[in-house]
Amino acid sequence: MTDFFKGISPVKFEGPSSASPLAYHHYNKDEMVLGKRMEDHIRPAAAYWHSFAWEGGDPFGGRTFDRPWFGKGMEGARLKADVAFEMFDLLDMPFFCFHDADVAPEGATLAESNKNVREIADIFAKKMQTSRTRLLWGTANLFSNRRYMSGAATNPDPDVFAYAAGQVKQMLEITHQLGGSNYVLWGGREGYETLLNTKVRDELDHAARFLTLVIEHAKKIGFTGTILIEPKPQEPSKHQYDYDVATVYGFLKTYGLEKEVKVNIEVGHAFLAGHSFEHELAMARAFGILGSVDANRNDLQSGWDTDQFPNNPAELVPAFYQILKNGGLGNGGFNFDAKVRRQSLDPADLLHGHVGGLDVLARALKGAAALISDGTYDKTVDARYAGWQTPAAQAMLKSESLADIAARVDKENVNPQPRSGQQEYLENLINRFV
Ligand code: XLS
Ligand code: NI
Ligand code: NI
Repeated sequence: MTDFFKGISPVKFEGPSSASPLAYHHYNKDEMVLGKRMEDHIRPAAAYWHSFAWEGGDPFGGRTFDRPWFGKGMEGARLKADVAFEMFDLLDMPFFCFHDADVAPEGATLAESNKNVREIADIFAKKMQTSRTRLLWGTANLFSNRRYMSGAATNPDPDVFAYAAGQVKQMLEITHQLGGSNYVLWGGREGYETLLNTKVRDELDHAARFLTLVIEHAKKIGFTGTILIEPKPQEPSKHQYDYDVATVYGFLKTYGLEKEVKVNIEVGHAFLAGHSFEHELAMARAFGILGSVDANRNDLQSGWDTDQFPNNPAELVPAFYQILKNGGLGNGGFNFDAKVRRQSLDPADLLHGHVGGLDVLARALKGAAALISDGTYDKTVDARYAGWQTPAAQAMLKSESLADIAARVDKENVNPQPRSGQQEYLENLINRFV
C-alpha cells in the first residue's frame, strides 16, 4: 500500500439520499436494468493517462500536479502502477485503459522503451491476479514524441511507419496477454497541418496498410478482442482523416475493412466534428460498427477538447437510448477519457471526478431504460414511418421502377399531406425520464 490515498475509504453505493461526497448515489453496480446488471451495461474504465500521467499543464503554464512518481524513471513508474491499482480498487472500477507511454518512460531506442513498458505490464498482470480490474483496451501513443509530428502510419518518412509498427506490435501483444477486450487506434497525427505538403491518397493508402497489418497480427497472436478506431476531426492536427464515424466508415469500406474494425466514440470529439454524441452513436449503430465509448464532455464555451468528466444526465439519455437499441456495447464499455481540472490538486479530486461521472452515467442509463420500457417514444417514432409498411411502399423498395412509381402517382392521384414531426412533444416526453 502506498500512502497516496491515505485516509480515504473504498467508495460504496449509499443511495440518492446519502450526503457523503465519496459514495455512489446512483451507480449501484448490481442493480438490474432491463435484465442486466448496471455494471455490465456501463462497463466503466479509468484512463491511466489522465489520472496518472497528465501533469496539469495548459498552453500557458506547465505542471500543477505534484505526484510523487513524476520524473522518477522506472522507480516512479512502479509507484504509479501501485497508486493506479489503489485507485481502481477504491472506486471498485471494473476496467482500465492505457497507452504504452503512460506507464513507463521512453528509452533511447524502441527496444529500450518496449522493455520498460513490458516490465510495467508484467506488474499489471500480477496486480490483476488480486484486483478485479480488467483491461478494457490498450493502445500505443503514436502522437506525443516529436518523431510523430508529421504522422505515424501516414508519415512521409517510412521509418516512422516502421517505428510505429514496432510500438503497436508490442502493445497488441501486451493487450492480448492482459486479457484486454479491445485494442484502440486513435490517429491524432494521422492527418495534416497543410495540404500544401501532403499527398492525401498516399497517406490514406498507408493508413489502410497499417490497419491491415494490425488486424493480421491480432489474428496471428489469437487476439479476439475488437480493433477500434477512435474518430476525431482535428486537434492536435489541423485535419484528421478519422474525422467522424461516417468518414471512418467510408475509409473502412474503401479498403474492405468494415467487418474487421469498429469505432470508439468520444463525446467531446463528436462536438468538435459539429455533431452531437448521440448522432455519432446513431451513425455507428446504423453501420453496425458501434464498439465502445470514451466518456467525457467539452466546455462548450471554449470549443476545445477539454476532457472533463460528464456531469449532465439529461444530455446522456438520448445517447444511452442509442446504445440500448444497439443491444449494448458488447466488448466495449465507457472509458472515462476525462481528467480533473489543473487546480484540482488533491488525490481525492481524482475520486470525485470518477464518482460523479459514474453517477451521471447510471442516471442516464436508468432514464433511457425507463423511456424504452414506457414504449410511448418508440411507438411515436414507429408511427411516423408506418406508411412504409403498406404493399405500395414495399413495392417501391423491392420491385417497381422509377417509371412504375411515376405511373402510380398519376393513376392513384398520390398527393402527400405533410404531418407534424412533433419535436417539442418528443423532447418533453424524454425529459420525463431524466
Ligand atoms: C485524444 C484521444 C485519446 C485516445 C487514446 O483526444 O481521446 O485520448 O482516447 O489515444
Ligand atoms: Ni479525446
Ligand atoms: Ni479518447
